Amino acid sequence: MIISNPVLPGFHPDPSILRVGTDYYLATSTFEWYPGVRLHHSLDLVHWRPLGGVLTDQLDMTGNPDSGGVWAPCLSWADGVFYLVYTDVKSYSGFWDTPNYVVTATSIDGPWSEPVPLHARGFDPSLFHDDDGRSWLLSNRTDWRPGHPWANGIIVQEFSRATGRLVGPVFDLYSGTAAGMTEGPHLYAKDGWYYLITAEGGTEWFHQATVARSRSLLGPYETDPGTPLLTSVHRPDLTLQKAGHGSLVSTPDGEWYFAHLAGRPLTPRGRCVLGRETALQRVAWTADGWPRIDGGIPHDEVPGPDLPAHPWPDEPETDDFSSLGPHWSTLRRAAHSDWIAVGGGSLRLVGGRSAGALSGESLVARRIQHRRATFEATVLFEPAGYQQMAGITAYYNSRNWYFLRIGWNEEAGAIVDVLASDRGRVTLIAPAVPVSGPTRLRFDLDGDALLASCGDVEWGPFDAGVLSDEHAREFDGNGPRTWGFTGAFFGLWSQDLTGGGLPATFSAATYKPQP
Ligand code: 6LW
Repeated sequence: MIISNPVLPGFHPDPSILRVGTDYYLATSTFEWYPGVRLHHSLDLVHWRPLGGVLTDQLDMTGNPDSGGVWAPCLSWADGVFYLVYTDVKSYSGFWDTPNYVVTATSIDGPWSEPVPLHARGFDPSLFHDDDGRSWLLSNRTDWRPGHPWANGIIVQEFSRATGRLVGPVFDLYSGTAAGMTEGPHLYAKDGWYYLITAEGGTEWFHQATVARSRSLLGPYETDPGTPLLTSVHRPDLTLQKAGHGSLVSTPDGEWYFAHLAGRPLTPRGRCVLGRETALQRVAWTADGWPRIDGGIPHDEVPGPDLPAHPWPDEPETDDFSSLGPHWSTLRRAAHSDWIAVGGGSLRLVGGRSAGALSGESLVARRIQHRRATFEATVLFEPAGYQQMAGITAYYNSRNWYFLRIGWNEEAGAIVDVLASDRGRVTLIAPAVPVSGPTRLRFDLDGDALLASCGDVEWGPFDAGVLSDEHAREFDGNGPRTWGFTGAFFGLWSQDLTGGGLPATFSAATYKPQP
């Protein structure tokens, strides 16, 4: 078999890979989107199916900034229990507020426990379960002080599985290499060594995966003389850019793989509309015990493991909304019947707040996973004023989106037009077409061009590059006012700024990759 990268296309960054028996799991970051921590499952490392996400009511992301929320998770397993550690990042611009939590379950499908607070010294928490029955929580440590690098090394503290609490002192574990910005730690034991994998260089074009090892868990750690394990930094020609932030897994027969994030810019070192995705690379070990990836670069195609192929059934392109399936995510609040309901072939959204509220939005969306794709849905919505609107959106974050919507104006009453936001600057795009009854709305995405249409009326093409990590990143005097860590979505959106909760009904939502 051949692994075709990315194995998880679209917004799936910071992969934590885990094998339990013959089951492989990937856990990826979800930021301001629910469910928190997205899970995928495979039996052969080639074919992956979405399991949806873990965190619903365990998270309160009311008011979380764009690209705040759940950063890199770590999924682990010990003595029949799954452990998931994660951060709910409340602020990252200047000061850092990075509370970490752990939830547990005896089945990957849950139920997952209530979150137990750990510490907030830094982000990228990772649990390591040693052969002596002790467990250890790693993370980076942040530094808010002006003039100091924001990353201040990797730290470790013992975690008691019996009490679910941190115990004992905090140790400095590893200060990283000259690449800097050392984060994303994961620890592994093999052949009498402790191997520490970290992400360095920042999650952009200089990103890399670094390996260090020690005979003692608490170090000192020696950096691999052949560092880095993986990077795209010297190869702007590669499809997979930003390669870094990864984790190791072995098959029962001792074949090793490295799951890592990568971005596929529309042009060399350009804009990544699909966000940071997950790819897999094959790992060999040198005679003196260092991991190696062929050429130290990310490959589009990788020899798969010697395992029987286990493909999964294809997902239907059109959703009948018999349930809210694993492709759908909701923004800054978990799906609850007070605002979202499915059944009878449709999805009903109670009109919520605007994008700028950073809370109470009624937006349910699915990741865009292909450079060329269409998205359409039938919308029934009867606004009585200009403060009510519903339709489909191509959405990156609260400041960057396109909204093909049923709105209202004094001249025609209910109309269809496009509302667009580019770094918070909102424009109304004509024509405004009178409308009534169930209305079919459609987006056509082709690389950096997004076309909106309703019947034979078209708007655009618009710049889809607005919906990218690179465009979403905004700076102020303190540093990054807004990061761009997520990815583009197609979604269903209903707003009622009167506070009256006017509902919109959506049906036949169809996402179709295009050749
Ligand atoms: C993540 C950090 C990183 O926590 O970006 O790529 C941060 N590396 O390790 C958000 O994805």
